[in-house]
Amino acid sequence: MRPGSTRLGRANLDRLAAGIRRPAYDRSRITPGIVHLGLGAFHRAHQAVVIDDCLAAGSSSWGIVGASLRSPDTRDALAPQDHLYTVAVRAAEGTEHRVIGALLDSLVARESPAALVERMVDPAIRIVSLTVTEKGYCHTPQTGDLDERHPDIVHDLNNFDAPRSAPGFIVAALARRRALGAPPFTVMCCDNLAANGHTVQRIVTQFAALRSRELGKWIVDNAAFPSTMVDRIVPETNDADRDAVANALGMRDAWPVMTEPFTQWVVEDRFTAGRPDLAAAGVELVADVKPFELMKLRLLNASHSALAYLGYLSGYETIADTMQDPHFARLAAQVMEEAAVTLTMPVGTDLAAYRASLLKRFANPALHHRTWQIAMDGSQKLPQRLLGAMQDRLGRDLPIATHALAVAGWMRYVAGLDEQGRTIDVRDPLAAEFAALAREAGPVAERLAPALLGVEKVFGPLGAEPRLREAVTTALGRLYKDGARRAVETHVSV
Ligand code: CS2
Repeated sequence: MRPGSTRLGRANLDRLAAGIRRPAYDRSRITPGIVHLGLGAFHRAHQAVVIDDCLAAGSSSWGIVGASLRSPDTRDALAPQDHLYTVAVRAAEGTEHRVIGALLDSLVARESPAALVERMVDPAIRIVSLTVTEKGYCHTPQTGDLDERHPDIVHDLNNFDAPRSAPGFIVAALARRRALGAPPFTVMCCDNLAANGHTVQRIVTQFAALRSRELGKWIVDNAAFPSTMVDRIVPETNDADRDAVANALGMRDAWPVMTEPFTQWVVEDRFTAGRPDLAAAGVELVADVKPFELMKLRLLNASHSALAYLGYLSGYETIADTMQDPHFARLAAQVMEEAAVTLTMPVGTDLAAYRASLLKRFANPALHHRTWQIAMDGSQKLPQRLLGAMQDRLGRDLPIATHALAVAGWMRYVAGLDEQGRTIDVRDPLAAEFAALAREAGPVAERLAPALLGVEKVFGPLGAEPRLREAVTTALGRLYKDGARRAVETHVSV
């Protein structure tokens, strides 16, 4: 079917190409129960799909109101199509398309912070979930504490009812609910932070306490912050993806999301104000998410970051391209081997099978997941992905050479010039600090490694550990001397 100029929307659902899955419920009867902060592709391809299943199964008061904190782009793309959008599930064998109806409305916080707070105060909203990325919590990644000097936090403390940051919105809305005598909502973090519920609880209560001790205590006593482990690979959508989806649908969708067949969501079953029937939609409800979260961060995300930095430096555009090189596939496996011994999993967890499935997922040739995208925000990612496992291994006197090579790859990357001398577009809240340190040190491992290891916010006391300094400096020296491709090849063949 030719897409022509028809646009996805409520009125056109019955004109979708045959075989395209669409909401299996009457959307007009769905009411909102969740406000989601961070309306990016990941949320739309992961939690919103599960909620779509819950709505179809009868949990009709759990629709989603999504909010972007800054950019109007998602709202501008989705509002004209009644917030319907497509999830394209891509595998080597082909693509499946599904139109999701769980998102009922969207807001842009920057445009109207009061309107977002108002939505969050509505007692019908019983869950506030978040995917604002690691840096969206305005905390110090190494310690997990609120960064009181973060410009958004400084702003929010002076503009309590018109906040900018995720912690600011949560605390403003909870304060209003408390004043109204309404129960708090459950705060459900879906970002890749270690102990994410616990960490967000700490950040939120630290922020609240700066405003009022009683408010901080009320939040601790009354609000639930279940931890979650979320997993699905969701690369950024590009124009070729948009065209491919239009061809499949027979109409245009301004912002479809691309993903893989695999999806996993493990949630601690602690909700103060109820929840949809998540288990019926395939969510694993457990008492303690921590082992699953560490497993995912230290196996999947750690090897992903290693492939991203070293793959980018080697000239590979995507993770699938990187994985085509057998030395890099071996590198990913070696990162996982080093990390696996630091994990303590519940009986019955098959870590070997999990690791094998990760290698297959990374190699999925139908996903165009750019190494550059994963390389972003390393300062916020390194502690929970790589440094925690390094610390545990050092504590047991085990070698850390593969993790050290990954950290060295990050250093070589944030120094800002690739192996051909071209500028790297480094995106990171600390990018300017890294660039200044790199300028001062020059491309010399013995100078650059200690300079970057001294960045407290990322490395904390671990940066002074002599065995870590030595391993990282040696690996960085190799990257400068031989280039990333050769360094990886040598590393995995020994
Ligand atoms: C990736 C993750 O961008 C990144 O840093 O490692 O987004 C990864 O794709 C997801 O965590 C997979 O669940």
